[in-house]
Amino acid sequence: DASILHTAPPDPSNMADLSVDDSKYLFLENDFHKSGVAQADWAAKKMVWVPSEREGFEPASIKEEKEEQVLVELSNGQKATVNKDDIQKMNPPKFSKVEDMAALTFLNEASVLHNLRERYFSSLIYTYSGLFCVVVNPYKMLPIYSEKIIEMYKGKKRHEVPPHIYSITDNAYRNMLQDREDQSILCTGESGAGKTENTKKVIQYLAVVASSHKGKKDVNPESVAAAVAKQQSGSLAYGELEKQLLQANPILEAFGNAKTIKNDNSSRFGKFIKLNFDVTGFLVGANIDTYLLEKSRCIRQGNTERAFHIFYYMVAGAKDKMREELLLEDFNSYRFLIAGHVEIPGQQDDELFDETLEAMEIMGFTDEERLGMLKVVSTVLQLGNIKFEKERNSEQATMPENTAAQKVCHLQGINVTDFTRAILTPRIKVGREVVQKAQTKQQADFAVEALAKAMYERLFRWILARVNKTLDKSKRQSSSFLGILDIAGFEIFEDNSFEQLCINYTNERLQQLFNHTMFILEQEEYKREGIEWNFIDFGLDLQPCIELIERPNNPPGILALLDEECWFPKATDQSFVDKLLNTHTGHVKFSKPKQHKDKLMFTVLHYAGKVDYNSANWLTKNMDPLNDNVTALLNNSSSNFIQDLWKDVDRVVGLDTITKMSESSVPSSTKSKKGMFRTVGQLYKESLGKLMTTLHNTQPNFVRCIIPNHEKRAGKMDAHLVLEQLRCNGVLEGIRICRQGFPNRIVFQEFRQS
Ligand code: AD9
Ligand code: MG
Repeated sequence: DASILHTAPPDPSNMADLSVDDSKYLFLENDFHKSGVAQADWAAKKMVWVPSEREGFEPASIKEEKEEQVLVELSNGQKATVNKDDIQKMNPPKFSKVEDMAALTFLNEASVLHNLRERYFSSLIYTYSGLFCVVVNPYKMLPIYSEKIIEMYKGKKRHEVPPHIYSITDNAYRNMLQDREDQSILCTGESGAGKTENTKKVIQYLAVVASSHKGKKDVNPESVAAAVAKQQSGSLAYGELEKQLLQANPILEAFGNAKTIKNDNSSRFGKFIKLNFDVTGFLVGANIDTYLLEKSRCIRQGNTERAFHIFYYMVAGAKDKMREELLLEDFNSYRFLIAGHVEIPGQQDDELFDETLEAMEIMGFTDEERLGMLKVVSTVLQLGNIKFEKERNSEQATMPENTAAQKVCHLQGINVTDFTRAILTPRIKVGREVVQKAQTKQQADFAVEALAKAMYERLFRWILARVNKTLDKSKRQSSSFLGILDIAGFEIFEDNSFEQLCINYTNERLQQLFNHTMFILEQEEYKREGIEWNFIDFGLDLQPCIELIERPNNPPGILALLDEECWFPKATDQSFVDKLLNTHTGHVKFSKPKQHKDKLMFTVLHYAGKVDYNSANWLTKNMDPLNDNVTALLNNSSSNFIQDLWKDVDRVVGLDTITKMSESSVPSSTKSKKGMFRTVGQLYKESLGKLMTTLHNTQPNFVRCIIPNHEKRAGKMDAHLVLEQLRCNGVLEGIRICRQGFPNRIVFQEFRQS
């Protein structure tokens, strides 16, 4: 198979008139003789990789081999004794900057790291590793995304062109058309690794290649920025659907992205974008699903972080009449925006406000809808300004001053007296009676924060549904789809909570799909070649951990046990952990952390590493309770927009009271038909299950995004950081599996010669 073997650079004549300057960002120069150690040298010196504190691995030459120890000379002339097991073989220099690492003679951590690093420093950010593509975030604009480059990749096989997300996309697209098989492109990686940027490139590529609009494309070939700007302004000759598809992203990003420590434009939700095509390959519609919006960001942000972009766009950009209608104030008067107007270098929030409004217009949002959405955003901010105090002679909460509450109610079209009563003295069901119960300050604060989060989440869901309505052109016959997944990679933080469990659970399932796919494809290859081989499905390796999390019963897994506890009147986070320990002690993927004194901790052994979870507040997070007195008011709002947002909640209060949580609460998630509450965990498990079923029925294409350093700097690669990611995203795991089979592929001719 030539594609696996291709170590020489593809033919640059493929890119007809690309300037020499640009080509160096895609093609590797013929500098084998210069880079690394030359062939003869390599053989004579017995070059190997030895572990290095700073570089991950450094080159060394073997001087003397004893039994378990090896004496080596480092490049600075120093000698060192290294354990035999710690040494990794170095590939011959002809493999320098190889485009597909599966071709390496020695497939090991050191060589993978070395290859990625060498390519990265030559601005070659995409590299294949057999089945999948690895991309290292360059943290600078490279001229590799222009229309010209798109043209160059159109219809080219993988080995005919340098590694690129366009090649992955084009091949997936062609396979879809040829085999009539749905395709998926899965971008994973840690925050800031480039998932969203690559996802956008996939869409950009397909919007050009699969456009049903046959107009002349007036592109300025000179600069990427100009092309991107043109795309954004919609001046490219895209069809209407393509234009709308390109606008969907800025809208979702405005409402779902935020500045975090790691990424100025961090997606705070996962998404799966499905592009539908007809038999001839024209784009005929699209649909977006989202996962786990981090709604708590509305009310609280870390140091130097921001709430969702739209808050800043709106407060900075809304003018005149709109500003009045939205009852907007200055940044510093909003308590929920803890640090006021945190600015992002090089970003004009007020201009982005206009662009967001324009994107909504292209999307077909009406003026009423746009104003309705912004009123919700303004309400969320205003909710933070409602202050409660403790009554002097009791525990009861009071609201001494109701300006903020009045604004909230004005924006939401509800009565302020009703609202205040609903918060301070909600009607709740006690036994068979409905009574009014005074709330403490803490309960009132909790209710308002939960309301702000739920409001925002519902708005986000509404926007998504609205965007999907525009992108759904179901009148047009679709034959197959290409789905793109942009979802957070495996997370191990200092403090890991329910959110991390959900995301790590997702990654277990994705990794299982990855291993399984690899296994199936390897098997096919061996079969073709008539190799006898006992196959092991490494996807099964992940099953125990997945079951530990998702198993419904016999014994119930973590999510099921958490649900169970949510229904017990006396349950606490502690009783949940105790149950967990009782049920799963002895499970191979579960343990109690030894180093932690904290009794709320438990450990899960994920494929990517051990994670200590802190179960504080899990019961509340899973129930996500909400004051049903207030939701009933909103459902009855004088504004149609607000009514629509809350249409699925009951108008009658006190029916669904869960006495255990906060006495006047219902979970903010939707109810099932039977009237049972669905927990956050349950709902998530279900939507992940659906996603996995969809993905299983596609041909998956994996894109592993790598962050090179945590300083957002171009041209710097932290070796240990990269190795850690290669471990977590399964690149190294892939190699391990590969080695169980036949890692090296050489065409017969070459084998005879060597
Ligand atoms: V998060 O989990 O949503 O926080 P992502 O999505 O993985 O994360 P993102 O795509 O947003 O990361 O990339 C972070 C930043 O890196 C971008 O804002 C760009 O400034 C930069 N980046 C990433 N990929 C590229 C690229 N191919 N070319 C240039 C890039 N810059
Ligand atoms: Mg992202």
